[in-house]
Amino acid sequence: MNFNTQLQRKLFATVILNVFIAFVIIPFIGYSQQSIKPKPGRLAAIAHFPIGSAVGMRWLERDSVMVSLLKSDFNSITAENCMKPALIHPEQNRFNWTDADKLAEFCEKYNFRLHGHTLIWHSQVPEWMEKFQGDSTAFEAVFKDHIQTVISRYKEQTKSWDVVNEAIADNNGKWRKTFWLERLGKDYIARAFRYAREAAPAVKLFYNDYSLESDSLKRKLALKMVDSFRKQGVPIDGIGLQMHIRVDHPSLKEIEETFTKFAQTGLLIHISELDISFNEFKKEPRFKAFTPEMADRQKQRYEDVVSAYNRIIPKNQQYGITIWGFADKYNWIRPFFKQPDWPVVYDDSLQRKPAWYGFSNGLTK
Ligand code: 9MR
Repeated sequence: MNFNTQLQRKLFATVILNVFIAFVIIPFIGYSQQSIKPKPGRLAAIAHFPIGSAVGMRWLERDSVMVSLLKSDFNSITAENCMKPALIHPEQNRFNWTDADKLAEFCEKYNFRLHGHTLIWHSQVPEWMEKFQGDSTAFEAVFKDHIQTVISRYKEQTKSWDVVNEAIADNNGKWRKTFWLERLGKDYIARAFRYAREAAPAVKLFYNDYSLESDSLKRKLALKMVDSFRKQGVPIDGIGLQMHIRVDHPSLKEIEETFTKFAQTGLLIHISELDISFNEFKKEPRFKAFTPEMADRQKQRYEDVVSAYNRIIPKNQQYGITIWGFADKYNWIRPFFKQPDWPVVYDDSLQRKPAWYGFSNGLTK
């Protein structure tokens, strides 16, 4: 190319510069902006079963990055708090549907499966319910009315519910001594399931508990309960293994045995509240900062648990794996126990941790 004048040279240089800006610089800026968005390979797209998260209203309405990660990685939601008795039924003659309605609408709009949590629990109960003065017939009516009113309101939107939560005591294989047990007798659990089925026949009904993978006495009683429900025709569809576990406890062997035993019930099996922490609850924390070695250990543990579920639970019983709040920033452990920990798959800056990759590897093993 011949440039006869200095003006022609200048013009040519300007054209080249503009082309460079238009085709190289601008797309590059676009790319780097995109790179803060979730990268491809959503967990829910890799999995053969639903992948869930507990969702708290405190971030659902305020943290758009969390919401975009929720939409990109997950396809099932458990109500973290807003459907619990204390929040949804604050006074005997008043239900507060506001947040639960919002969550149900969100799930409908963005096509998430909604898992209700929880109808009957000894914790997060309104004072009026716990201190109710009437006789046992009147208390039975309160119990039945609560279950049926809440489950039937969302019977189109919730595919499933934790009907009874944590009714077994720790380390003694007995029923937990709660005001429900004391006032309604041990068959209250069976009656809760019957009332729930009566009000919402198409909704899948779960019993949900923690430490079933580490407390053999608790596990034994839960299995015995399922067996006796079957004999009595009590309508139960699934078991929620919460699995708030640690990187070093319990052993993978015990987890695998737990999966095998519960799979033998033929019920749906939901890992319903998964998180994998480092420090023991309510003890002086051994781990004060999150190191790359800890991240690798946690990655392996997520991979082991997810792949064990994938392999051991028959496909038609895999109700899915729910992480209890998928970012360390919002997980319950730090605020609840007031101690450091890093239990889930996104970090405090909402970036994927090695644990995310462990989880996703487990889905294909
Ligand atoms: O994540 C929930 C947290 O925000 C509440 O403060 C806490 C109150 O007990 O409950 C947490 O969720 C629990 C769930 O409902 C039942 N299994 C144990 C969960 C962690 O505590």
